[in-house]
Amino acid sequence: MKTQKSARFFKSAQKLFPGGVNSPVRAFQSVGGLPPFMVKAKGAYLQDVDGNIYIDYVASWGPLIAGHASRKVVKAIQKAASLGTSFGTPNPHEIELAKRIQKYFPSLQKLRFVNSGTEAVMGALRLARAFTKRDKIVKLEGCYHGHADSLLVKAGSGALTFGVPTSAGVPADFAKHTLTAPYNNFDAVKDIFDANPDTIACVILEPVMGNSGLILPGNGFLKALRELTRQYGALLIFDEVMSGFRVAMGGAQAQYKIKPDLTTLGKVIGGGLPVGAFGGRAEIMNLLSPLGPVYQAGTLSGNPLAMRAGIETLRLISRAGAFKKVEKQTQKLALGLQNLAKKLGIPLQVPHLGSMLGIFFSEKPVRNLSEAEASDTQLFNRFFHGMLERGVYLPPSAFEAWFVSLAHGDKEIKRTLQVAEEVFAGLNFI
Ligand code: KE4
Repeated sequence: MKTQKSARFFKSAQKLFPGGVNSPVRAFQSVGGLPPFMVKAKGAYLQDVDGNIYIDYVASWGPLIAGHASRKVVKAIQKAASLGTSFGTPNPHEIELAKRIQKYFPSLQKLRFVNSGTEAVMGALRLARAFTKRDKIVKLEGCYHGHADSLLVKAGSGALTFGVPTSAGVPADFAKHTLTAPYNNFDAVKDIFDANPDTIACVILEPVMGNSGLILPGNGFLKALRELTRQYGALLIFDEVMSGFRVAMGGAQAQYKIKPDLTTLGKVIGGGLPVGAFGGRAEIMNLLSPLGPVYQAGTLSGNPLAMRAGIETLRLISRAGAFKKVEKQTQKLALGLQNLAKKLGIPLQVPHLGSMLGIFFSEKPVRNLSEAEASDTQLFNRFFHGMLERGVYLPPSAFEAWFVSLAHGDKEIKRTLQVAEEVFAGLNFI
């Protein structure tokens, strides 16, 4: 595989950007090697500056569920751009996207658009603290909620990838309000509440974890959290930035039939343009300025260009049978990987749900961060490069999830499994 041009671009990028990237996980530091510089994408495929073509399972970390450069999404963006990209005023497209979201997330009685998942989480946290008049928050280890200070405590994704779960630059005074417990460990969360009976504003979690690899909630875990938070007058916040329209059209809250007080969304709802949202019970959301005392704002929030991209993406994925199709392809890939590994005696877990899957080189299913960290990440790195060299682009970290799109047909799944078989065999596991 030719990589000279990417190498040259990476050299220049490193003079401009810390680590040569604009988001840490892209730097390949956890898997090693140099990141290919992509220049175009279509459907399930990416193409880099050296002309190499890859089947893509990153999908820009989730948003591209309709596939890259989907004709209808591109047309909607082109039309919106020709009419003005941003007005800084209310516009009809905000209403249409909000209604499309509410159709699948009825718990969002009211919502607000922002420009990233991080902003959505910041807004939800501030509301939870204002509504309950409490300062402490509980987060679960390995969950990643963006880079807001108070959440970079035992975070997942890039923060975890670097083995620096608690970021520098976060004052101890902030971190002290953030209490953490292992994911899937209800007793540990209950102990925190018993010890802090009336000072916790909320529990925030990824109801399905996608930032420590893919980790599913254990039976009854989410329901127990719902009951515990109600009992102590704390809010339950589902961070569905990644799981929304991905594990199910209505996210984990639909899949597991749990109604959180607040939800954060992002990624898919922008269809590849910068959109985040937070929403929930109207009595909480009405605390937001200009109605209430909680301030939050954004220059480009709800801009028509991003709204139109989100509207078209949701339109495509909500067509009859569309989500089911992505789900079926995801299952085919997951079961195919499981069978291949079994045939070759490789200990592999392949959790999957909706349009997402993950792999852990582990004998046993992974239920939390420490079990994810105990999986064989070196083997993952070898697998990652074996796949990359053969034209399959996986998330460059053992602590990320894979994303399937409407554009991943039988041809792509079959090719991916063929390549995986070659790579598994080359791991000389036996
Ligand atoms: P953004 O600020 O990156 O739009 O969203 C932050 C965020 C919040 N909540 C969840 C559950 C998330 O997964 C994310 C962002 N996800 C990572 C992928 N693991 C984004 C990729 C990156 O950081 O480059």
